Amino acid sequence: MTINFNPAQLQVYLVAGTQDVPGRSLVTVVQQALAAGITAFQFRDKGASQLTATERLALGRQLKALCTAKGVPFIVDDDVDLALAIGADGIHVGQSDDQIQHVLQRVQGRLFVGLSCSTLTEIQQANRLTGLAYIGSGPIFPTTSKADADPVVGLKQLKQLVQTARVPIVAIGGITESQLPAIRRTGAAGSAVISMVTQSPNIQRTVRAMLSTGVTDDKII
Ligand code: TZP
Ligand code: MG
Repeated sequence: MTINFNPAQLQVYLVAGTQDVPGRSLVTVVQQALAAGITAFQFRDKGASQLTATERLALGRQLKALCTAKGVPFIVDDDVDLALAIGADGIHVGQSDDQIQHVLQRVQGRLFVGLSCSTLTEIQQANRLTGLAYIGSGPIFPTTSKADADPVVGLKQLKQLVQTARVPIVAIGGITESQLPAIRRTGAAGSAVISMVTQSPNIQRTVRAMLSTGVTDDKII
């Protein structure tokens, strides 16, 4: 059964594929992250270590089952067919991926939809869409995890994007633990990270830091 989208699920949003954990098991990393309390997971299998379609489907189904057991939404990056085949909860698309209107129409009532927007113009265009669940904005800081990343957005611009968007924004790109309070102060609903969790020497501690940043900061604001 599809998990309904709730903006609180953007708080600790792990993005990962096999390319992000070379020589390690993605299943194990996701299991550890789920046990530690991530609030959303996006399966983004790209780049040199890309699996075959059959392997990706099998791995995706396994990861989806782990997420569902924890009540955590399972989101697929950029591949509507894969998302529907897995029975995912959501789909995330970029500006250059399948036309967003087409995706929204195709998955209506079956998957929630997230869209990448890194400029005010893109946010204004997104504001005209019906049925968009959330926006991902970044890279906020320089990142080595995405080869074709847009120019760096920065915290000031992120705050403007958050203030302009009609739907919640999750920040992504180059986010480290020390930047979490500043991200939170922009009004972003959460942080989406690859390396902070996949490269963490202690996934449980890292995820707990992400979870507690929100709580502490809500009190300060
Ligand atoms: N989209 C924009 S930046 C990025 C993606 C997928 C990579 C984020 O990875 P990291 O390691 O958290 O910088
Ligand atoms: Mg994409």
